[in-house]
Amino acid sequence: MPSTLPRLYAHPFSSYSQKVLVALYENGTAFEYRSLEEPGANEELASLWPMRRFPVLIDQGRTILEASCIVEYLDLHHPGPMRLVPADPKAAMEVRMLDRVFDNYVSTPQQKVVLDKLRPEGRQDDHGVQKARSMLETTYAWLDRRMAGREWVAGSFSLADCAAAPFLFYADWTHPIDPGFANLHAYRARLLARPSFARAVDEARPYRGYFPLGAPDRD
Ligand SMILES: N[C@@H](CCC(=O)N[C@@H](CS)C(=O)NCC(=O)O)C(=O)O
Repeated sequence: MPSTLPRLYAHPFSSYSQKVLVALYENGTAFEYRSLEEPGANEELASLWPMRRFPVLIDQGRTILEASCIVEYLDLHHPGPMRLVPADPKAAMEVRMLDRVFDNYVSTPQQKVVLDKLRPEGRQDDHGVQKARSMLETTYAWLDRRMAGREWVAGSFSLADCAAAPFLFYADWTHPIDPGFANLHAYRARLLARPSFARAVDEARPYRGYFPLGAPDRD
């Protein structure tokens, strides 16, 4: 009998994969984990999504792309005790806005710095990397103010925190968050203590050697 569980193409060390894994673990959702470490998985991914970006979710004959949309899809089609996009449309809008902030102004510049390291010798983009680091600084300052007096970034734990967890984790490795941003550091620590994200971080430990800038000896 073929599996009827939703199948996730993902890699344990990938931040966008972790965003979806946190959502799955929050709700204890049963799924088939097609790790891109497994033979044939990359070829399957390429046939499902020519962009070859991951994660990708397959469910009931549907192909769901983009981590945020996968989390929204799971909330609708495989709901669990934790609603990650609030039912109230006004609260949902706030969650989506913060989710966009983490994708566009934390993950995108973080990836820019890391991917520059993988460019061929002599083809580095120093100006672009400088701009990415400056964007991270601006976002850190904004988020530090945003997190004053808050536990989670947009009300109760949500899609936006699923994004924040891996993106702040790797952003701090890439461009360390100034110790003066105490609210932001405390938020990153709260995310690391959350069992869903702690599990994702543990599953990714064996792959730390993949980090192009060299993984620090800490979480
Ligand atoms: N916009 C996509 C971004 C996904 C993404 O960049 N995933 C990375 C792994 S964290 C990836 O696919 N990297 C491989 C590549 O760029 O070829 C999403 O939200 O899911």
